[in-house]
Amino acid sequence: MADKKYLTVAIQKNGRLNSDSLQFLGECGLTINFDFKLYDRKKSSKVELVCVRDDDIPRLVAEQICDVGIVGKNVFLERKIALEANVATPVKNFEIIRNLGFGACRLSFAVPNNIVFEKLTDLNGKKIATSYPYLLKKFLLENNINAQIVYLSGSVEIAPKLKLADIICDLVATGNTLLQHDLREVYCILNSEAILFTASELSSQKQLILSSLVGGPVDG
Ligand code: PRT
Ligand code: ZN
Repeated sequence: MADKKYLTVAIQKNGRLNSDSLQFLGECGLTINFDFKLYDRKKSSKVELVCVRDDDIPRLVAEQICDVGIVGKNVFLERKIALEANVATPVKNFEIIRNLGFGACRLSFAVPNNIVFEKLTDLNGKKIATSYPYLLKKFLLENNINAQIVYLSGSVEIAPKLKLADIICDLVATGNTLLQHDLREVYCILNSEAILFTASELSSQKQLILSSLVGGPVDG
């Protein structure tokens, strides 16, 4: 369980969000220490840093091993749906505290250049490769589309060439990866950026530390 005195913050250890997450904490007035404990100058904000793979952060926060976490909204929503659907220990109180304004990307459908795509119903009967099966399933259900989901943990853009899928649903930032694989983006289902989130009713002591860090109202 998270330490009582310290607000425990889980961030990505390596990868795209690591340096911006550290920069965000720096801009909150914290300096990183050798022991991964962060302090402001007055030592009133006690924060402990946990650096892990982004995929593990929602579970660490859900299980209250960490108090708050920083991940992409894409990872947050995917794991939120998965954890809420867990019959044994459903997690109900995942909550976005703040959008952080970095790590922008979108989760979009992309099709091979030789495939016609005019409307969402063109997805019916197709095989769609993704690393985000929960988000995709939710979208397909909400839009009454009957398609097959093919899960891949990475390199989703290669799926059409390998005949694993007709279409992909993957993260896009500049669009260069799609171009390199003769794919074109046709429909965005989620605009994402890094977010700060929690899953617990924080103690008043930790609430104080958190608001001294980020201040202001919750974004939602
Ligand atoms: O090791 P760990 O599991 O922690 O990291 P990871 O490899 O799972 O994640 P990482 O570091 O690649 O991304 C972390 C987060 O950054 C994602 O969850 C997103 O919220 C955000 N982000 C922002 C992106 C991108 N931009 C992005 N472009 N995540 C991935 N991509 C990939 C995308 O999957 C595709 O392969 O980049 C490619 C597309 O980029 P463009 O610029 O060619 O369109
Ligand atoms: Zn990851």
